[in-house]
Amino acid sequence: MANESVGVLFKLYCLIVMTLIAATYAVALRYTRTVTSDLYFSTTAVFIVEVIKMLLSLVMLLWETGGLGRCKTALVNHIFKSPKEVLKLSVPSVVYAIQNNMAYLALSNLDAAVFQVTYQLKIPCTALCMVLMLNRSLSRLQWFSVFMLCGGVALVQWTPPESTKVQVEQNPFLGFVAIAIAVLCSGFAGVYFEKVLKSSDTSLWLRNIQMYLSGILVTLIGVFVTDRANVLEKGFFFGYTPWVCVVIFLASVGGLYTSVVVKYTDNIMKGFSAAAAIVLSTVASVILFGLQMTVSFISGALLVCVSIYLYGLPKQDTSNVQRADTDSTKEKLIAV
Ligand code: NCC
Repeated sequence: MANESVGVLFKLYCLIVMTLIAATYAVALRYTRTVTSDLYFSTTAVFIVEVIKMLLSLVMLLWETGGLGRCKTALVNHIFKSPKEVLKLSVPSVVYAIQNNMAYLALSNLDAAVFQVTYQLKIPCTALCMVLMLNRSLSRLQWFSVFMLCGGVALVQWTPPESTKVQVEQNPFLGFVAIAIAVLCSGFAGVYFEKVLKSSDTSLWLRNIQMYLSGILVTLIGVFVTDRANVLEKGFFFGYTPWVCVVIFLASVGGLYTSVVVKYTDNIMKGFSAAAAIVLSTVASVILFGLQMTVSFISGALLVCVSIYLYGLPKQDTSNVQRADTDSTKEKLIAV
């Protein structure tokens, strides 16, 4: 399978790039949602991201197939002649659209620290989805490390609520509901996409195109349902500052890297990588904005590191134990 032939260095490169993008994205998104006076419509941003991801995936497919003719054939076979597959991929697409909109809603209504702390519940939620939907088994130590990671990231994120300056009105209850929905959506959509992707040899870029097709449609409906009057009055690109464009760019490229990471590793690795992103973005804030290193940050960062180490441990141990078991079984059989 492709997964085995892809070098460790390439996987590491994808994880690092995804991590760096996610770290920058979190800081930039929060900035654009809280300090701008002419607030842009988040539904339009989510829509533009889907369009850009679709265009980039088409370019990648063209590069992968190595010619316009072959690219066209692949598109005809996998899109126009496979409505069932497109429909299958519309499930994570709708769920991601909800998640992305909920993340904007939550970030607009919750304190940054509270948002980041509660959002970490998506790590155990994803692990649970992997167990239920992909029949993956996690050892007790791995479950422990998943929760330790969740707690570690929460600690890293923690800052006293009054230290954040917000210029817009917030509704914490709405924020919590939005975050709960986003957590469930993130776990389910990620694992669903992984299951579909790994159950056939269909190219990642074709799978992405199948998914972004309905993504574009759903997010466009989102613009009409939520912001139609505002968009008609103020314009589609109202409030788009250079920072908003940066957020859109990061979300698009980050989304594509996320898909590559899921293809070559899995959703739990993505979770650990995203956690590393949070530690990195906090370190960046300390360096760039002169934030103080708190005791909770240092202890949280330590927990994150230990959990990453612990999560990697049992795989080798289990396989050794399994190998030892198999060897002893073989010996017993030979003896019989
Ligand atoms: O929440 P999370 O990911 O699970 O969201 C996954 C993002 O990737 C996009 N995606 C997924 C599969 C695919 N084939 N194509 C895609 O474009 C989805 O649309 C969705 O936006 C994480 O695990 O914490 C992670 O977090 C996001 C992001 O920081 C949060 O969702 C905050 O809103 C990261 N995305 C980016 O940095 C752009 C992701 O890398 C990791």
